[in-house]
Amino acid sequence: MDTDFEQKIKLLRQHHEKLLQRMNLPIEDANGIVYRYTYPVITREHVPLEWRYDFNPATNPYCMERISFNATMNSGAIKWNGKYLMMVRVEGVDRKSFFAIAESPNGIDNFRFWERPLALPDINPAETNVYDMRLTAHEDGWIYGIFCSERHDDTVAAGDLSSAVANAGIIRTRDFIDWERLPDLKSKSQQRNVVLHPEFVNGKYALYTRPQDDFINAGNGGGIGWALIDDIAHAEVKEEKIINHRYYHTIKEVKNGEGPHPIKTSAGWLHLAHGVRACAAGLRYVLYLYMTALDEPWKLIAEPAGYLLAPLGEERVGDVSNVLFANGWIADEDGKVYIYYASSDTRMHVATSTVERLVDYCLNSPADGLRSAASVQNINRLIDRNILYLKG
Ligand code: M1P
Repeated sequence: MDTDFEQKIKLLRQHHEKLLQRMNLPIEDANGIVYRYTYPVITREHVPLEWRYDFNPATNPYCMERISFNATMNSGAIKWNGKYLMMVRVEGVDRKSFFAIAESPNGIDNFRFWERPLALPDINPAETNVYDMRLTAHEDGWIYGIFCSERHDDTVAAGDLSSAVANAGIIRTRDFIDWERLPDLKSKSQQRNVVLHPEFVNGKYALYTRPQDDFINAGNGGGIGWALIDDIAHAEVKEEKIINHRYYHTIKEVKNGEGPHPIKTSAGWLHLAHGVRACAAGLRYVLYLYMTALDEPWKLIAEPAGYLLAPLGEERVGDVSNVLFANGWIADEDGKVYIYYASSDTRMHVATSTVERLVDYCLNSPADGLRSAASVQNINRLIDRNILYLKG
């Protein structure tokens, strides 16, 4: 055996192991609502070496990467058998995304990919790219995954190789090993950011949707939608109503989308979503929270003004800069919440909080008054309350 080759592989493994085992500590400078952490939790460097290198010196004499990866982003999340799992969107340098599960013992660090990526049941040769999985352990006993299934838009002029069509693909499993693929969601419009509610509502499955005019623009789609589904094995959006609207001059004026499925709390359903605004630098994606009524998950009961998390520091730079996107979070038995978010379509991070804090934030932070004058009124109300309180 070539000793130089062996040495290189040994070094690669050592560096990789060091990265995988790196401890991640919270950043102390927090706002009391969420804690960010020192390091991203999954990067393209976390991708197993076996997926990248040919370990045979005879066929890889220069010890080069044979398959390379571009990003690990927009990941679904779930707690399973005591482990924190992320269904990661891994993107190759060929721009194709696929899914792979990474597992951590504590939700914060030591994320390790399972041996192989997910072999998604391949039902349609036109399906070109798949991404952004939302996982839901439904009360029917299945664990569902809903993701974006993208293909070329064949209705456009010949030579237009950018126009695409987005739709929702649906899979389900009971063990994370065997996956059944159900027919794609039927809908009048294109759909991205489709999420399954974890409980039956009026005896039906319920979906959060995001109707859109075309592949990019939400346009008249209006916001985050809600649809009841008769049969999940032949899912069809027949009626859709917007439950979280977009407004002029807000963080979500261009578009928004449901993140992971909402967390059930005693005060209502706690939702995490992304909002998009336009600016000279392009689109800016931030994360925000809202709450809906326990018995009527389509009814908005609280929404603090603005964002919970926006791109900060190195999060601001990446493949698609100025983007935070989240489609996975985990609420632990003790009330701790792990928010898994991707920055700039490049890498995964975690931020932690508790159900209690996030609900308190939603119920007690002022709502967006939609005008500067209203924002000033909110500040003055807080100052008045503080003056009264401090006077005793
Ligand atoms: O590039 C930012 C995000 O853009 C899309 O999100 P949305 O449909 O809300 O615009 C998705 O492609 C998402 O994967 C991506 O992170």
